[in-house]
Amino acid sequence: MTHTQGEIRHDWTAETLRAIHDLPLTELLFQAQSIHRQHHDPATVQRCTLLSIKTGGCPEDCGYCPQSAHYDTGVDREGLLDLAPVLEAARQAKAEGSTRFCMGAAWREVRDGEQFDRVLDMVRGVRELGLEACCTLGMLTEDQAARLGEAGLTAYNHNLDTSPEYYGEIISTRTYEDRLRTIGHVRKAGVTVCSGGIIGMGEGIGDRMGMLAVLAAQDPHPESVPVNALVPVEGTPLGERPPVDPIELVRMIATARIAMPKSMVRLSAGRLELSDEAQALCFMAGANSIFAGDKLLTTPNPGEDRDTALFERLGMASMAAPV
Ligand code: SAM
Ligand code: DTB
Ligand code: SF4
Repeated sequence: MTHTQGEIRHDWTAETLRAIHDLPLTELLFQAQSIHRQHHDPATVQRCTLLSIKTGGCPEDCGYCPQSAHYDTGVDREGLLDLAPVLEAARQAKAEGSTRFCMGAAWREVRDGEQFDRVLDMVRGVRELGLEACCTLGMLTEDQAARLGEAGLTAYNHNLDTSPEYYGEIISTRTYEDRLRTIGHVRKAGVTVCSGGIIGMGEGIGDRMGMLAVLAAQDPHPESVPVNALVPVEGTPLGERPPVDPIELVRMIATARIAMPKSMVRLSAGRLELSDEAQALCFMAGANSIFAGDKLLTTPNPGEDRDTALFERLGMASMAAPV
């Protein structure tokens, strides 16, 4: 069976996706690239900049996360940033070629009050700069999602992280259903959905495919799908995991691209460990967005100089700012 038609489907099963994932790499890349070209410019990659607006001390126990209060990782706990430094960081991100500014908070969930109001001001300020604004703040109620939408939020990031079956091995303080509920609230508020996961946590390929099947069952598909390679952080339960095989990352990205042809597939955490050649294969496989800047939320990321050199070496362009 060939999937080069790239029709939008919501009935992908983990098994069908597995068959695609396991194709000879050349065949997989050809199919992914053919679909990619139907919906995207193959020479352009979006740069997004992350900023941790509230770092550390999170009550959740996500086994990969340096910001969980359950683990001793050396990440200092800090309060919510003020508006001015956030907008300054957004201005700098724009100057460095990013078109999306993503603000992350180490919260289990949003609470109404002064802090949430401040985040709404941040969203308004980022949008006024002509950037897409994304937030990732933990669980949201329907009302909170609507207020973010009214403030002009472009996207909300809430990852499924892994398959429903493997999820409990990694996180015990909230359920898969909790995650899907928040995503539903985001969708209902008219804010675009950014949802993906992490590979390299000890899950099987079947779990990766299971997660893609759940994402692709959403109608519409999440507009953006971050694929993270675990950044093992000392002190977390996953701190000793071996590095992800770059070819497995390429296969995951290609399968995500085939399952969700129109979505932005973001090559997210873990780029520091990848060679230029491996990143080139990820772009070939259909990744068309990256996190730019020398820091993700708390861990390092290739800085602007390295990415500019990468784009130059590959002859790729950064996506232009939205008008
Ligand atoms: N607290 C909010 C939440 O969990 O929804 C937002 C911030 S949280 C850090 C955002 C995402 O970052 C997580 O869902 C996870 O997929 C990713 N992440 C966190 N730590 C990571 C790590 N060490 N390696 C790769 N991805 C990671
Ligand atoms: C996503 O999927 N990856 C980003 C963003 N969404 C918020 C976060 C990666 C975090 C990596 C670990 C850290 O820097 O703390
Ligand atoms: Fe908290 Fe988010 Fe980290 Fe989980 S991933 S511990 S919710 S900051």
